[in-house]
Amino acid sequence: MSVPDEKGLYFSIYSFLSHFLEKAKKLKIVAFCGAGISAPSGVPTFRGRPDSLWARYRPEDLANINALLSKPDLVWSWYKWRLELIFEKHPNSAHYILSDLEREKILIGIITQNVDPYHEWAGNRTVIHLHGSIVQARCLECESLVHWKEPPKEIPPRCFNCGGLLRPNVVFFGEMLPPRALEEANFLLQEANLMLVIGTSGVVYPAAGYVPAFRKLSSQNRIMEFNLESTPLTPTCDLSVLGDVSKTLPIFKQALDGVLSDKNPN
Ligand code: BJW
Ligand code: ZN
Repeated sequence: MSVPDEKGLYFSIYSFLSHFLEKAKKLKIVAFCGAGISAPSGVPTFRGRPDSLWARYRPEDLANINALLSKPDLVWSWYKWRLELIFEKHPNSAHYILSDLEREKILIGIITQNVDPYHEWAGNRTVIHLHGSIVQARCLECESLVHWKEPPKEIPPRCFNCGGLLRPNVVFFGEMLPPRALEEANFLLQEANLMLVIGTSGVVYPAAGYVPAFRKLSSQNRIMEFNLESTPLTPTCDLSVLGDVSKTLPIFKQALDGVLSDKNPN
């Protein structure tokens, strides 16, 4: 599949948004994000990562409570490696575009599957972490919470309070998503009329179900996907923008600014 050049991309997004805004009274965007938004920062994605030391492991084999209990050194080495990367790298232009949009009151919030803190570091305030946070850990015995300021030195890390084994404060496979996050995400879906699906393979449920759910909520709702490639969610989206999100989201923002200023010239 060919990726249009920047001008072509600008005009297809401009045309899509200008048609949408002819009918919609107000623009309320919700972003639904996955690991692809942090890939340009240098944080590897979960699937299709041949460059990674950890590529021979499936995420299902590591993000799993049985794996943590039976092989805590292996699982924590993976999380420690990821924490080192996350602390070393930074948010990229795609994160900053979302923070600009929230400051301008166009974006009402982000529903993210990501466990990194880059949206908050970029300045976003309404960020719903469906799969928890990698910069936190909690004790399997006493539930004490730890906030990492740097990666743990000892593997596996132990609770400062009772010495119990700590687990990353993330949602492993087979575990329920935090009920409060689900509630807040549902609220954003009800409020928004445009969803940006950014850098997710759309294969992990129940998160991926938010895209068809948003579609069903209103016939006025529109969905744009930003990804390097097509995904199982592409047929549910109204526009698929192919390319690196650190390049395509700035073009989206330029096109949106263009439409808004053409609509309301001074
Ligand atoms: C770029 C780019 C660039 C790259 N520019 N694009 C229904 C059907 C089938 C299975 C299930 C189902 N419902 C539930 C399940 C089971 C399971 C599941 O979904 N399995 C599937 C894999 C088959 N789900 C669960 O187990 C969930 N829990 C649950 O269902 O509980 C039920 C329950 C009920 C009652 C009692 C108890 C339980 C929990 C799922 C938790 C997922 N956890 C992980 C790990 C989190 C912790 C950690 O980080 O370590 O979450 S797995 C991993 O995948 C992580 C991610 O958030 C998640 C999604 O991945 P994501 O973000 O989409 O990344 P990738 O790598 O897959 O894709 C990256 C994309 O970016 C690609 O498309 C690239 O092309 C693109 N990209 N660079 C633009 N520069
Ligand atoms: Zn403890």
